[in-house]
Amino acid sequence: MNKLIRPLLTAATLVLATQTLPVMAAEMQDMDMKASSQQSQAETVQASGVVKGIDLQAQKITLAHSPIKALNWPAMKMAFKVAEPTLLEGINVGDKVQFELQGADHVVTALETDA
Ligand SMILES: [Cu+2]
Repeated sequence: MNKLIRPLLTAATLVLATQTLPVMAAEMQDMDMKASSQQSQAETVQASGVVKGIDLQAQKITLAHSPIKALNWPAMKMAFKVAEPTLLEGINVGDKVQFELQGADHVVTALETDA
């Protein structure tokens, strides 16, 4: 019995771990901490969105991003940590941007206004 159930549980856990379905940013960060410790830290994801807020002091940008299939994320508005403050130079609220997220904590490592 046990031998049969254990693989099933393992499979179910893997499915849960890979399907991160964020509802709110805080909740998502929580889930990421718990669920994605096995995910590649170097994983890079490209995405697009509209700038909704910039916090230079906190080095954060709030983006209304399009769905990100690679992460199983629906379209949503959320704040991202920015890898370097210089990335925020020349970026304004309302700009359409292309950006790149890296690692389990989804830090913005590249950010460009849509040309
Ligand atoms: Cu999001």
